[in-house]
Amino acid sequence: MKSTKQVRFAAFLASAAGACLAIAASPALSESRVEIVQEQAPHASSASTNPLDQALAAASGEGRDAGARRQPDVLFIAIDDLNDWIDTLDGPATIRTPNITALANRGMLFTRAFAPGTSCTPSRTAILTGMSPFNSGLYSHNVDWRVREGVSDKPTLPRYFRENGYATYGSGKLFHAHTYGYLGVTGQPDPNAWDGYFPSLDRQLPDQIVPAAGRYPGSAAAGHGRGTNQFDFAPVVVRNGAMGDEQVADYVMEQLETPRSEPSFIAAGIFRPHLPWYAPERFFDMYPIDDIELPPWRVDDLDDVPALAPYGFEPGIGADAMNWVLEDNRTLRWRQAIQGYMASASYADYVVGELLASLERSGRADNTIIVLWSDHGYHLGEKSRFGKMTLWERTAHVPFIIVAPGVTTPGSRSDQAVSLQSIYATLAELAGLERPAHIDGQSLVPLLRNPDMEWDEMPITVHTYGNYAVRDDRYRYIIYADGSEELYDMATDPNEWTNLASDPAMETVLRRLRAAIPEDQAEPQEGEGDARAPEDALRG
Ligand SMILES: [Ca+2]
Ligand SMILES: [Ca+2]
Repeated sequence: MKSTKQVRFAAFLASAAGACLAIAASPALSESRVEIVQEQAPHASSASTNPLDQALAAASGEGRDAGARRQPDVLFIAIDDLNDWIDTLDGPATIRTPNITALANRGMLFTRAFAPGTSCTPSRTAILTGMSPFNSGLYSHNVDWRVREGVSDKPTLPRYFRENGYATYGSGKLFHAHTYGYLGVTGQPDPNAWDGYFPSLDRQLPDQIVPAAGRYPGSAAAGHGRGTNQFDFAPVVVRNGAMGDEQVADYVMEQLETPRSEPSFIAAGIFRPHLPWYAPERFFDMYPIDDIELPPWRVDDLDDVPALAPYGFEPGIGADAMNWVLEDNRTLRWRQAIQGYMASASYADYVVGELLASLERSGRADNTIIVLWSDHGYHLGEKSRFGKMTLWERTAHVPFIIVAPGVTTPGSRSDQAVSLQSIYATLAELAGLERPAHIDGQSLVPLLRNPDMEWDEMPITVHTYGNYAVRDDRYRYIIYADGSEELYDMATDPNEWTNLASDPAMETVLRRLRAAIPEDQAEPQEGEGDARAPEDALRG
């Protein structure tokens, strides 16, 4: 007999494939949207269950004049490569992120949120197009949603808001982009999604500040054959505001504080703590090198995982970087690298604080939905690697916060397993917009209202075609393209030391988790080829 979860997942897949429209917008939502479009006037009633109505009802006591009753604004904050070491979550170490914690205290913190993909491109593509990788066929780092048939013609999340009357402004890395190399600073923007963008509609990242001399600029690991200081970490002496992320924040703050008659969707893509770990000196000073603690690590940890797990992906950064870190036969380099990551993450948190202060100055915080997420996590030596592109917890588990005035309760948290794939559907519902037919993911609005409700989602994370992880509230299950498997009991083994996939006692658990793997998987994008080839991963 299929469990409720399996049945729901089957329906979800069928819908996503266009075979049925069972999860299209509810009649209640469609009706309320008609009201908004036709009336542009007060319509909220205290009995309504529509989140927009409730948000409006909860808006300032100024009552029903024009400023207070429009649709909620959205502040959308994407952070790059931020893992669960932050003090807001219960990770293995403590990166101080007071502004992210303060944001969590204003709404709902998801303590078990998981990314749809394990590197920037597939994860951001899934979140912003609304389509799961196994429905879009965009699985790996070497993909481009803008040329993918069946994806490029669908409205991305910001574009959908723009098409529905929102003023949309953005800056920084929202879709994939990089400070060097593959796709570069322009990345994969959607020029049709925005009324304005900094640096420009076809370039996502501003110039970045690089120290005159990094710490290890000549190392093999630093360049990965590119000579770009990719894997390097050092403080930067720089005036306030000069770093790329602060340039991004300046533009976003200007937009936040510009009065508008229409509702706004304003997005900031913060690049740190993405490599290279260059951040202003004061953030390095927060973490004295002698105080840096190493994460839990066992030299024999990978003895019980499939061959594809440790070396199949991203060999140029993950394992090679770890080998280079360990070359000094002591832990100094390792601690220096961690210090660089922690400093970069606290710097990103500082930028978040700037944005939130600006929102307060705008006077519209009471009617602004805030969502903050990271595109995936990051290994800092766990599983003998630096980097992402694995299907383990450290890569898949991410910070995720939603503040929705009138919907979320300040200081609430959910320990239910959820996916960032839900962001598109959730924001659409919170804004009173109809759910687009093409998107996957469950709207989290019921959970935002009631943190204690049962939530039977099983988030799926992909890394290249045919490799999947499934998470429930307790277990992490991984299956690779060759059929090899891993299973971890996260309640008793949070470091994923012991692979239980061959334990006969786990057969019931395995059957349940295997059933969540999608049977129909879209073919990978043409040109992606064998996404497991090392040369493909190296292009990340
Ligand atoms: Ca990333
Ligand atoms: Ca192990």
